[in-house]
Amino acid sequence: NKILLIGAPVDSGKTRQGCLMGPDAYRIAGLGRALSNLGHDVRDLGNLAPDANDLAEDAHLFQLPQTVGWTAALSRAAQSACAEGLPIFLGGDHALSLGTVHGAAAHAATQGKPLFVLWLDAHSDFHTPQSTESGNLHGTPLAYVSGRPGFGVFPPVPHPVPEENLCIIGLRSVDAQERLVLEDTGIRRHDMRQIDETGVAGLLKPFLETVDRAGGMLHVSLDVDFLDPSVAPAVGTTVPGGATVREAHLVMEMLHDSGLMTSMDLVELNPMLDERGRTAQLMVDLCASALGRRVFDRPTPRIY
Ligand code: DIR
Ligand code: MN
Ligand code: MN
Ligand code: MN
Repeated sequence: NKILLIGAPVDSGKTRQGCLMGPDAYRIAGLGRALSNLGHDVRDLGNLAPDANDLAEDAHLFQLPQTVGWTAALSRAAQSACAEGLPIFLGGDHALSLGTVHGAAAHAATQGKPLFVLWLDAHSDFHTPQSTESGNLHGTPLAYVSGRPGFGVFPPVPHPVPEENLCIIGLRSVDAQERLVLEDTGIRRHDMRQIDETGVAGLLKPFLETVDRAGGMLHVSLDVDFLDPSVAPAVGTTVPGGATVREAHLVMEMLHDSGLMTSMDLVELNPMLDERGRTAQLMVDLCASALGRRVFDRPTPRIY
C-alpha cells in the first residue's frame, strides 16, 4: 500500500496555539517507520502551507482568511493524494478537515463512488460560521462538508457528503445550537453512553457494512479528544469520559480489517500540552493499528 504522509500545520482553527507542531511530533514519534515496518510504501511529502488571499479578518471568526487559505490548499492536496495512494494528514487542528474532506469528496466524485466519513471526536463539529459561539472554525468542518449554507467566503462545496454517509463516535460535548440542528439530520451520532452500553464495535460495524455495501470510499478523522484525557492529555479541548486506549485500538483494528479506509486525518494534537510525547506516541500507535499492526497475535478476523 502506498501511504502519503502530508503535514498540515494548521493552527488557525482555534485561539489556543500549538497544533502547528503536530506534524513534527508525529514524525519524531516514528509514524513513518511504524508504517513502513508494516510493509507499506511510505512517502513523507513534507508540510503544506495555506493559499494566500486578500480576505479581511472577521470580527467574530478567528483567523478566517488563513483558514480559508488552508481549506483551498488542503482540498487540492487531498484530491491529488487520494488519486495516488492513501493520504494521512498530520495535523494541525480540526479546521484542516474543511479541506481534506472537501478534496476527498471531489476525488470520490471522479471515481463515481460515494464518500463516507467517520468522525472520532468528543465534539460534533457541526457549527456554521453563524452558529459558532466561540468563533473557532475547528468546530465547523462537518457542517461545511455536508453542504450546510452559511460558509460564504469558503470554497463552494460541489460534492457535499450526504448526512447519511456521516458517522460520529465519541460524543460528550455538543453545544445547544449544534444539538438542535443535528437532531434533525440523518447523521449517525453515537455518544459515550452508547459506547458504554453496546461497546464501540457494535456502533462501528453497521456503519462499515453500509460503506462496504455502497462500494464507498471512507475518510477517517481522528481528533485527539476522542480519547480520554488521562491517556491523551495533549489537546486544547479535553473532555473527561472519553474512549479508552483499547476502545480506540479496536476501532482502528476494525478499520484495517474492513479494508475500506481511503484517507485519514490525525488532528488536534498540541505538543505543548503533552507529557513526554505520550499523546503523540498513542496517536502513532493508533494509526499503525489502522494500517495493520496487531496488538495481539491473532489471525486477521473477518469483521463482517
Ligand atoms: C466547541 C469546541 N464546540 C466550539 N469544538 C471542538 O468551539 O465550537 N471540537 N473542540 O473539536
Ligand atoms: Mn474536532
Ligand atoms: Mn468535481
Ligand atoms: Mn474535539
